[in-house]
Amino acid sequence: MLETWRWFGPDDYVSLDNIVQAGAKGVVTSLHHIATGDVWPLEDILERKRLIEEKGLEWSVIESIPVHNDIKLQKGSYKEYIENYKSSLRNVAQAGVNIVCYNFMPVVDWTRTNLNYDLPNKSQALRFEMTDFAAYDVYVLQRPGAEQDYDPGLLSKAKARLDSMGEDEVDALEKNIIAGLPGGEGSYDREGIRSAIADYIEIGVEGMRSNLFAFLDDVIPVADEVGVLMCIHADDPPFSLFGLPRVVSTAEDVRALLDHSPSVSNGLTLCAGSFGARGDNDLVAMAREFGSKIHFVHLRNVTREEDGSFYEAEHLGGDNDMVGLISALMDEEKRRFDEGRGDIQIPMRPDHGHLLGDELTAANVNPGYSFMGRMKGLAELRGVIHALAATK
Ligand code: DNO
Repeated sequence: MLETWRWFGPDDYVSLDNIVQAGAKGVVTSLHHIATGDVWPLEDILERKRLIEEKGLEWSVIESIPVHNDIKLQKGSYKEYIENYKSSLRNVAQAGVNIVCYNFMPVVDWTRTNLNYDLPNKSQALRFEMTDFAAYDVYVLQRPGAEQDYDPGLLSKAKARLDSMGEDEVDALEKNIIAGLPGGEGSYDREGIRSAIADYIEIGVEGMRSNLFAFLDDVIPVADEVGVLMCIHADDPPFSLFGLPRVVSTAEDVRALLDHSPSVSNGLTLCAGSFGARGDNDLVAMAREFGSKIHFVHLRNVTREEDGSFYEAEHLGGDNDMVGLISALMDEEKRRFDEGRGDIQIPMRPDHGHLLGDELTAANVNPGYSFMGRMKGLAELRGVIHALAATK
């Protein structure tokens, strides 16, 4: 597997030198300064690539070229945004970067309620707490009809939870949920999120899926033509939030989208932590079934709870079989080699990491994207890869 590392660009306090020290060979980054929907200019892409290559690294994956909400909703200027997206794909291909991750999540990208969940060893993890989310959705945001989406037991826990929270805690919870986490798309205030939600509720799951398929019909032919491998990221978490339609949450969702456009350019980012937050997603089986279309992997583990809550566990801890998953992905690489495919090595990145050591109190750490936590994760994963390679 190709070890990569997510870098948020020149403003990231984790530098390219740090990435070299961590031992990763590839960089995963995006042009975060380009507004969603605008064309990525070739000069900006080449400049970013130059910075990366200057350090002896390669720009392995773009995460992400975000898809504008108008495309997801097929409204407003969506035709223009589709043309812009195609131009961006042509430009990244011309610059020689040819794996593009994206997502089709409505309104909110990845979502957590607690960014400082204390673990028994005094490090901290990211957590999604269903009670807190329901408390925000039903009693703070007061989304119309929200109570119907939660069972009565959870609602009374959510009410009690809200009553026990101080104003600062409510503000922090709101910020975590709607202001956008690093690399996420969309940052809202309370009014803004209310209206964004209303737009999507109208189209429902079928509308959302057909808009995704229409997007694929538009962009996959261009990806084919210029040699770009697109790989959609899973919904995180992989279930509906705010009553919104989610269409990349299960193996069945993935099957439908890969079948819709059978080209190899229409691929998947297998995000172990996102899909793995549902007990009915068998990651090893998914890696085997979708292997030939997996262009990028996020390796991270989660510990699930009965009500849908979860927290980010150690990379080799948690509820998912990380060793089995890596083994299945390495078998896929072997299959590609035997087949003579050009893209044998699958890029993986250690996804998220705990807060440890000095970073527990540092002000500039991007939630989930600490240096030491990710380095620990990468080192553990590297150990698994080496051990498996020795026995395969
Ligand atoms: C969170 C990430 C997401 C992901 C985007 C992909 O850590 O996995 O921000 O990059 O959803 O488009």
